Amino acid sequence: MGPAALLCALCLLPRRLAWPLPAEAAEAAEAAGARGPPRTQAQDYLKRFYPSDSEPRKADSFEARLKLMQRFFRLPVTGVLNSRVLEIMQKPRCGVPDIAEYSLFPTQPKWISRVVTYRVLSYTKDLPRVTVNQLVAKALTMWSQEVPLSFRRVLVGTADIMISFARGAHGDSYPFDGPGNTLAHAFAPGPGLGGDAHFDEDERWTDGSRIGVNFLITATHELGHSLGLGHSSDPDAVMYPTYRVRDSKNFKLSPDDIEGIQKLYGEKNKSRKN
Ligand SMILES: [Ca+2]
Ligand SMILES: [Zn+2]
Ligand SMILES: [Zn+2]
Repeated sequence: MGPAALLCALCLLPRRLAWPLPAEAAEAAEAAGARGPPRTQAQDYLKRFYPSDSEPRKADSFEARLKLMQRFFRLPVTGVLNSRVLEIMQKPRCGVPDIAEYSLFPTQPKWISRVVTYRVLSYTKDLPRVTVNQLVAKALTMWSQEVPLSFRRVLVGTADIMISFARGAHGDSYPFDGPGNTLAHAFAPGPGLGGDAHFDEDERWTDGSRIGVNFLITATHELGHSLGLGHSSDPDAVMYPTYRVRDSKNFKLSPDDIEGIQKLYGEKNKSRKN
């Protein structure tokens, strides 16, 4: 795959992170009821989600990246590891950086055709096929209601957005990792892998009626990436980087998501009237 392909992954960080901490942060984390990461784990988090194209000096990179994170999450920008920061670091989240690497969104990729095709290539054992089809359609409709795009399901051949469930290594450079951690990933619009969304079959997928990872919520987020959206720092947005359980019956796009998708594709009504 090309270096410009954008990979997005929903990561469910393990609930029990037995990360030792610097004394002060450990105390703060303990007070917050969290088991925090050591500075090195926090460093990994920041490197992963706040990458920079030019490597800053080692001495100040941690603080600089932490400040970027604090700014993204609308926290006081102190550059100091504290319980609120650690709490966010332990939340389940998407694996795509909150600040895209310079190589990720070089041209703001989007679909040019007004009709985008999709195909569900493989299914999960956790849900009936008809449910998966319904939820994928529901997720796509949430987006297509807001922009002049429509989606057409195809049953054979290559579609723009190929959706599949797979476990472990599955043909791209991003093998899945068993239950937890990475839940899914998706690629920004483009040829080949572009637009494709992969879901880790080692997760326990649910339609909301049972315990597990909510497929509708995850699919809506990943398909947002498939359409070209990055992350939002608005906590109400579907494109917010941390995953949380929501009421899937009343689940909908936030004004921020709608603003984002319309920035790429324009408003639906305007183009309809034209
Ligand atoms: Ca996984
Ligand atoms: Zn994401
Ligand atoms: Zn994949």
